[in-house]
Amino acid sequence: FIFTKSDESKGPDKAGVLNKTKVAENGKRLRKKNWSSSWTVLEGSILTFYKDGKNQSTNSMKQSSSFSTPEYTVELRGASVCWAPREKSSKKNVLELKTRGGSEYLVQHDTDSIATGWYNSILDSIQMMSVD
Ligand code: I3S
Repeated sequence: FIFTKSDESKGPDKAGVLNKTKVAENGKRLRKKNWSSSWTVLEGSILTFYKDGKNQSTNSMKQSSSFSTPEYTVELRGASVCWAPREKSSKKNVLELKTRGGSEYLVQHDTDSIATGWYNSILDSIQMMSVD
């Protein structure tokens, strides 16, 4: 996986490992959370959660290729982000991300500064896209 920043990409770019779980899809609440860590990339208006290599096949070729397979690709245009209310999760530093398409994700990191950095970057991206 090679992270390249294209000249056309606007807005803040960020990458790192986060915990995430999808909680709703197309306006429908999912029954169960499924927290897993993901290599996460913000590029322009797109937030991509890549599949966790550790949970994939032990075959190393498969593993390296599956790591670069997006698990969720989130369009931030028209989305909203906030710090999740306490009842949404017992974890600390949980962000609640709602897309225009009615999908919802919880995104989390134990380190306050890292979680806040993602909050700010996602918010920046959402606000930048709404100006276009
Ligand atoms: O909203 P819930 O049901 O308390 O979410 C927890 C479950 O998803 C749990 O999975 P199991 O039901 O398989 O035990 C997870 O392990 C927990 O992490 C979830 O709660 P938190 O508060 O961590 O989001």
